[in-house]
Amino acid sequence: MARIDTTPFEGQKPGTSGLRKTVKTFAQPHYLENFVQAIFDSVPTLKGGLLIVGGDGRYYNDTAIQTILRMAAANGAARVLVGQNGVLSTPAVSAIIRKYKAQGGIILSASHNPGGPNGDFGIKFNGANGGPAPEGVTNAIYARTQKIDHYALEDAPDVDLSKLGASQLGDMDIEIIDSVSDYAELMESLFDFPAISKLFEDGMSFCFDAMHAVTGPYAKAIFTRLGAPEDSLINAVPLPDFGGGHPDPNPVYAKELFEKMFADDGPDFGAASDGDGDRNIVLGRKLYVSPSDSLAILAANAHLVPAYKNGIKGVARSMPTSGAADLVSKKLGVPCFETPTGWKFFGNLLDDGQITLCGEESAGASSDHIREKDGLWAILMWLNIVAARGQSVTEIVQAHWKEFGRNYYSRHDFEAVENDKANAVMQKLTDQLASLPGKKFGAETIAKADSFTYHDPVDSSVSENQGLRVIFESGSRFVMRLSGTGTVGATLRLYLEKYEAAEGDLNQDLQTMLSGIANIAEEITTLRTLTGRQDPSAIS
Ligand code: G16
Repeated sequence: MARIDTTPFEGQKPGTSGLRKTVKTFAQPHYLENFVQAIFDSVPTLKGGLLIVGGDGRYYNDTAIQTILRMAAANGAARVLVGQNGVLSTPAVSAIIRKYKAQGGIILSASHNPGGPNGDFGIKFNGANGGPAPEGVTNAIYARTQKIDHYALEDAPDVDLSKLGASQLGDMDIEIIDSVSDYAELMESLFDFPAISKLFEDGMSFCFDAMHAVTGPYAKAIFTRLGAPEDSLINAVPLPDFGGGHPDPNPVYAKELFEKMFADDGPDFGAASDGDGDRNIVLGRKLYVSPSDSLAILAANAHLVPAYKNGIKGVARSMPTSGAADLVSKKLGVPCFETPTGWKFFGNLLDDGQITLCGEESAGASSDHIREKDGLWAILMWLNIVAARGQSVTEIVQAHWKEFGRNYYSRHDFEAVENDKANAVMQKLTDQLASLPGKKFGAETIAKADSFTYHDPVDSSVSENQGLRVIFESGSRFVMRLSGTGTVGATLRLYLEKYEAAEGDLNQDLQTMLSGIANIAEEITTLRTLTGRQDPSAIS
């Protein structure tokens, strides 16, 4: 075993979901190693323990895994399970940690960010519950990166990641496992597969876009087994650079899918996932289901799915996610929790049995079956609900709005803004928070304006500065926060929401409905003047 001297790097603070940087940053000597050593130093149970390792197959995945394996051996891990060819989706890692009672997992992914030598890379640590490390652990990892002066590396040849089976690296046992089978088995235990198969037998048309990312092999195993035709799975071969694309399932990057779904003769059911398989989108013919609505609809219909037939205990959503799920939880008589952005904040509520379902506006939804968001799970939920209700996606969404009203909702992103300009916008809004309540803007009066602070009901931890919100007396609101997942400059996210009651106008143009709130947000923040950006770079 070698002890390698090193010095700290600036900026190894995990963001919303682990450490995300450009490949070039990660490829600097000692950069990855410092962070990995900080994980081993901060999580002592890994010594003598079982670790799961895998990633979304992006460029640098295999190089990083070889380093991590050598470091795991040198740091005394007893055993490591690695996905074949280094590939495991994020939800699969969570499922495997839980199934094999591992002490944790290291996931190599930058999620929906682009890949390739000029793209992004990322690393995150998930704990023994299968979920992203909570803030206490990520803060400890970061603190360690600031003091690190050496790391440990086993001197050993590369492990052949392509061959299933057991081997040794130093004293550590390694097993290369099938990337898909544990996850597919878990999915089969949750859903009514025969009912979903019947949809395909009866001719339901379907399109799943894997975006050349990790879900390709998972989708092939699960959907073709259910009877989906092979050609209904598009971009299903994973590529290290995602085919030059951006594996973010939204109208811009999943253009092929959106074009198919909005054609007159488009498929009945459309869906896509992201780089590491934790995000999902679902579409009906000529209809995109907003992720906030999707969470609400899954909650309202969960009892139709075998795994949730006894009902749900509660729901949680991130603060910027629309209030659609709140309306469902009220009707069901179960609690609804509002957490900061970041899946790690759901972990305690799930572990404590306070919620069954959770989700976010950023195309994430999941349940207590694992501790990550789960793209294919959400799509299977929808398929199971379509089968149980005998209605199409579009009919289900319309029926939901007719019952609960519609939370018109959209997110406007201003990406790669210079940091000082983005900070100036946040500061300008922060400075006005105290004086905004009571102010009138046309028909809207501000009821409340604050910086969101989360008090975790399970461990009483407090997370401050989790986004700025301005809420109107009408229930409409806008939220502004800085993304914690970008790698270039700052990304300002502006979230807009307007509620329309069930008897109101439920099929208006989304952006038109939200333009009044957007104009008020602009008047208050002067975002366009301060950043020089006239239009958002992405709208979802
Ligand atoms: C991650 C987190 C999510 C978060 C999303 C966007 O998702 O797990 O909780 O909503 O980033 O975060 P931000 O608004 O800070 O960019 P993923 O799919 O990128 O891992």
